[in-house]
Amino acid sequence: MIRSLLIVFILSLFFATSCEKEDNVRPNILFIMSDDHAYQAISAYDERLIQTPNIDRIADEGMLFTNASVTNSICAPSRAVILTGKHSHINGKIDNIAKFDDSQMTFPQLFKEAGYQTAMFGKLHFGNNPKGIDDFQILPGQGDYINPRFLGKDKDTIITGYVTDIITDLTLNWFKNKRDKDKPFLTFYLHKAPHRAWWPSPEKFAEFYNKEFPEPENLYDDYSGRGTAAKTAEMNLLTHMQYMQDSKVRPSVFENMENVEPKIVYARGDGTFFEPSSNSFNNRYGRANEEQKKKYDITLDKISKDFEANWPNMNDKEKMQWKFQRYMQDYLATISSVDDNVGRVLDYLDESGLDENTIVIYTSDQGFYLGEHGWFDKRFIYDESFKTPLMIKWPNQIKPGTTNEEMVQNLDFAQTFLEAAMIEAPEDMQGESLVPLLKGNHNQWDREAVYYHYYEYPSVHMAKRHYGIVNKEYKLTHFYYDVDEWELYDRVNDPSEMNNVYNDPNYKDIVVKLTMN
Ligand code: SGN
Ligand code: CA
Repeated sequence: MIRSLLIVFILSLFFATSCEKEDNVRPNILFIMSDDHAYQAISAYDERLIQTPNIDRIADEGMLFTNASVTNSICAPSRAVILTGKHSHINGKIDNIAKFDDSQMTFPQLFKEAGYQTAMFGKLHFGNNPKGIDDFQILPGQGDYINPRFLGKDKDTIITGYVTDIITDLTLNWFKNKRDKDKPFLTFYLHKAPHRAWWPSPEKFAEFYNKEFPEPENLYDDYSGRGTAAKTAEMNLLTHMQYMQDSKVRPSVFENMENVEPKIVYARGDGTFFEPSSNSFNNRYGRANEEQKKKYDITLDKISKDFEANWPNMNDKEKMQWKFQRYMQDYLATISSVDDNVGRVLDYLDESGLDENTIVIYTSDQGFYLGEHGWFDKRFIYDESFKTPLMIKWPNQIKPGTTNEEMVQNLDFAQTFLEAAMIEAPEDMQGESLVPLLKGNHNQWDREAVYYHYYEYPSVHMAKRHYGIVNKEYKLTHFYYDVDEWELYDRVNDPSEMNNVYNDPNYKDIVVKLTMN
C-alpha cells in the first residue's frame, strides 16, 4: 500500500513538473502587421526605395517568404481571414463595409482558452472589443496619425504624439509592466502606417522631402494590354491622386488657382458618392497642436511654394512625376518610422531574453502599388497588391537567413500559430499550417495554387469584382458583376502583367486546365 502510494506521489510530481515545463516550452507569438506595406518598400525584398534594417532583422534571423499572398486584397477582410482562418465568403467579411460576425471562432480565443495571455495594440479596423483578447488599445476604424484616439478595454483615450511611436509605446509598456511572466503570450502589434493619406512624423516628413526615388518602368501604363477593370479603376496617380489630401498642398493655395484637382467623385461602398474636399487635409493637419503644427509647417510651406511656382508650367508627364515623388516621400517616411519602432521592440525582446522563445512575424494586411501600372492603392489580383510581405523568425526552429518560394497565404496564419503553440485547430479552418515549411520539411507541403476573390465594388477606387486562381506560372481571373471578362497572365514571361493572354491560342490548354481546377 505504502509502496503504491509512493509511486502515485512520484508520478504526480513528475507530471506536475513536466506540465510546468511545458508552459515554458510553448512559444510566445508576436504578430507584427502594418497597413498597406508594399514588399517593394522593405529592403529584404527590394533595395531600390528604402532601407529597413530592423524589419530585415526578422528575415535575417528567420525565413523570408517571396510568394506570400492574401485571399482578398483589402484591409478589414484580410484581418477577418487572418483571425478566422477562413476565406471571405465563409467568414462573411467580404468587404470593408460588411459587418464582422463576432460570434464565430477566432484563433486568439483558442489561445486564451489554452492558457495564453493575449494583447492587441494598434489598428484592427473593425469592432471595438476583439474576442479572446485580455488587454487591448485599438484605433477606432482607420484611426488617426496625429494625436490618435484609442479604444481600451475600460476607457477611451486620446494620446498626444505620432501614431507609430504611440502604438509601440503601448506595446512596450505592456511587455514591461503588464505581462504575466508565468504565461506565454500572443501579442498583436498592428501599425496604421503606411495607410493613405501617408502622414509622416514631422521629423521624417522633413527628412524625406526632397529625396528622389526611381520610378517603376510601367508608371505611364496605358492599360492597353488589359481589360475594362484596369482601365476604369480610379487609382491612377495622375488622374485620381489628390494634390491637397495626398500631396499635401495647402488648401489656401487653391483659392487663387482654378481647375487644379482632377475632377473626381468617389463612390462609397453603400452606393452613395462624395467629392474629396479640403476637409480631408484640414481634418488630418488640424489634429496637430500648435507645437506640432510649427514643425509640420516647415515642410508644408516648401511643398506649397514648389507647387504654386511650378504646377502651371507642367505637362502631364511632369505632373505624374511630381505626384510620384511626393507620394514616395511621404509613404516611405511613414515606413521609416515603422522600421525604427520595430527595432525598439526587437531590441526589447533581445535585452529581456524573450527573443529565445518568441516567434516574430512581420506582414501587412496586403500589398500596395507604388506607381506600378501608374497606380496607388490595392484591391486587384495583380501582383503588387495580391502579394504581401511575410517574414517569420523562430529561434532554434527556423534556419536563419532562409528564403521560401511556396504559395503561402494569410489564410494559413491561424493554423500555423495554433500548431506552433500545440493547440488543436478547428476542422473547418481552410488554410495549411506553415510549420513544416518553417522547419524545413518541404516534402510535407503540396499546395499548387491559391484562390482569390475581391468583392468591394462599386466603391472607392472602383476596382471591379473578380476572383481567380494563381499558381507559380499563371494567373487566371474573371471580372464579373457589371462585366464578364477573363484575363490570363504568364507570370514567368510577363512578371509585370502587362499582357492578357487569355485569348492567345498558345495558351488555350492552360486556360482549359486552370478552369477545370
Ligand atoms: C480610405 C482611403 C482609400 C482606401 C480605403 C480602404 N481613402 O477610403 O484610399 O482604399 O480607405 O483602405 S482616404 O481618402 O480616406 O485616405 S483600407 O486599408 O482600410 O482597406
Ligand atoms: Ca490595408
